[in-house]
Amino acid sequence: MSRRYGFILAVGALMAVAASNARLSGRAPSSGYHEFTLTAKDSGFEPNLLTVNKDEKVRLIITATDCEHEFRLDAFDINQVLQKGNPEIIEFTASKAGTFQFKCSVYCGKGHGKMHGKLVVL
Ligand SMILES: [Cu+2]
Repeated sequence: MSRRYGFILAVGALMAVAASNARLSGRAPSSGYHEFTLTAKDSGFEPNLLTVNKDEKVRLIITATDCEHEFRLDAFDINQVLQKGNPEIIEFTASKAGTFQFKCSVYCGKGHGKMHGKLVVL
């Protein structure tokens, strides 16, 4: 392998690491988004009350910590599978005011009934 080729590989590896860090932190590029980081587990979503302003762009970064769940927010046509340990990024515009329920939409154990929360759009 030539030195030049090795250098290109090294740069590529560094860029891949930087990109995955950005995805995990969810902070860059996040300008213009109202961002929340949530966990999903059998005992519920944490936090389970999200308040935003109408027409804000919203980004949810949700990680299931115990097993697979699904995040469902019917008011904005969202249903996202959450695999354990794999942060999912959900983006939408809070285009209507009101209080909307979100919940886990797949049976995940005895705490499933507690897996709900509210999105308040002011
Ligand atoms: Cu569930």
